[in-house]
Amino acid sequence: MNEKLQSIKEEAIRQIKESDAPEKLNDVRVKYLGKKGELTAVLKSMKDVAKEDRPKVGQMVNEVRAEIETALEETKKQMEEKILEEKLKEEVIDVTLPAKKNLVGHRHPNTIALEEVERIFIGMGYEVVEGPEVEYDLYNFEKLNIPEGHPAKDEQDTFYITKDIVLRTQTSPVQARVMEQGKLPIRMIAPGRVFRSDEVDATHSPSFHQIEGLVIDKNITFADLKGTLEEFAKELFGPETKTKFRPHHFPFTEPSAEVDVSCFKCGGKGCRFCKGSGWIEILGCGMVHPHVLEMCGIDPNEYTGFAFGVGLERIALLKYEIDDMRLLYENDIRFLKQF
Ligand code: 2NM
Repeated sequence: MNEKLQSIKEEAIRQIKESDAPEKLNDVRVKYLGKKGELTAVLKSMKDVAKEDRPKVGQMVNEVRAEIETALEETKKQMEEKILEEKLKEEVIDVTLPAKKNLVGHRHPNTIALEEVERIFIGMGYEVVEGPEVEYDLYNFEKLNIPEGHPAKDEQDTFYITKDIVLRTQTSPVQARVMEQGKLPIRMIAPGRVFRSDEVDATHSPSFHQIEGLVIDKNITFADLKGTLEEFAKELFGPETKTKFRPHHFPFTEPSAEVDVSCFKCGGKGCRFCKGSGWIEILGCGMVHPHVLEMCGIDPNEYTGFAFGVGLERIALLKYEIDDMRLLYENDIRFLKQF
């Protein structure tokens, strides 16, 4: 009996040593110590053992059981330690590695300039209105007093979708739409992308941005136009800025003018920036043509108004002293983050 128990023990311990996973250890436990296990079978066969030998055999079985259990426990503990160690080694974090840079975005100079212009006009009680980039000829030209045969309508200058639909060449069609709605008075600016069939160079692009303004009320005069734009120029370029109105022609305004501001670099003495003249051209404006008011459903005998248009890129180039418009469209982060 003793020999049998010793051989069970040796076999069990050998199998424990060969085990390479906790599940295998469990198999060994079941095989020897389980209900149908080999050691349990020995206990069950006690009835065949002589009565006086039973206590001694019982003790030997218990000792063998205890030894197998200890071997199982210890091996299990070693295995778990090894598994934990490997897991820790795999999941190690190198705290000396440089951290991942958090890249923060930046507003485009066009956006900065637009928000500045919007801030100024919102401060004077204007509304910001947007409209479609693809427009009917009717709103882009006809209602703005630009008739058939006018050079602005030439296919050389305008992108035509169909005979009657164009990519808007200005944002004034937004204003024609607002006038047509008939809610008066009107104080609005219309910022947005416009399109003209131009070759790309340092000062031209087939797609650029405009901000056009419109005021319609009773008794609006050229004096209101002058005061408004003088105030705008001072806010945008500094309180010392002087303004000069030169007569000009636009089909949708009469009279019309172009506006120059005194050079904010040299104060008007003349420098490289203003090409020696002391003045920089920034916008076009005028009193809304009575025929435009009529075509948009407003009685020109009761209401008058003024309008103006500025190029957003032109403002951004001047304000941030950028000498090539193409830089505004390349979106090189090294350029953008300077403003
Ligand atoms: C300019 C110059 C002068 C203008 C006219 C209108 C409208 F819709 F009232 F007729 N909107 N904008 C206007 C007038 C635009 O841009 C250089």
